[in-house]
Amino acid sequence: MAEPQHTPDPHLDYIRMALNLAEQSPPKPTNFRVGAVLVDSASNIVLSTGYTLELPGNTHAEQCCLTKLAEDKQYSLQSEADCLPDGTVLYTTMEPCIKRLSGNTPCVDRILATRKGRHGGIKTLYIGVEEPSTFVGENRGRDMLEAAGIKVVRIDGLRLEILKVATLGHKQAS
Ligand code: HJL
Ligand code: ZN
Repeated sequence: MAEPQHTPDPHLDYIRMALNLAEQSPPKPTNFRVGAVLVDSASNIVLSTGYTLELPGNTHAEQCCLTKLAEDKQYSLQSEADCLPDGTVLYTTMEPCIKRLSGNTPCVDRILATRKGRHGGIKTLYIGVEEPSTFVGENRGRDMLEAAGIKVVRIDGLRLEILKVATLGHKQAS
């Protein structure tokens, strides 16, 4: 008799992978703990992964993902902006930022910069949750990316877990 059909959701699996990465991020009261995975959708190869504060400095998950890929000799890339095979998609537990309290370059700008490289750059994003208003009020990252022609899809199913991991270092309301 045939095995019961398992119907995996590959998008949810990649968001779960990103969530596992987010769990490696050191808790900090002034940011969210986020995880991100870059995938070549043509081959389903994971090109790079990242989590908040993985690389030295005040680094974001999406930023770490892109920087690590740019540094990976296998792809002989010139820069973050030059690095992505056509069909590259980004999975991130949280919508990319458009503003950072620290004043560092927002991840939306970094993602848009990938479109100026030799290849088409990132054209599709899958996010787990929109950014809560805790730090910068309404974050219009999704709107900005969509306005630039990038498809943004929210993958539901892990919302509570993602927010729990993201806010672990925050002061609990008393
Ligand atoms: C996303 C991350 C991360 C955030 N968002 N998408 N990926 N940490 O890795 C968004 C939040 C900023 C604060 C503080 N968090 O992180 O708005 O200190 O963390 O530059 O605005 O800014 P800094
Ligand atoms: Zn960011």
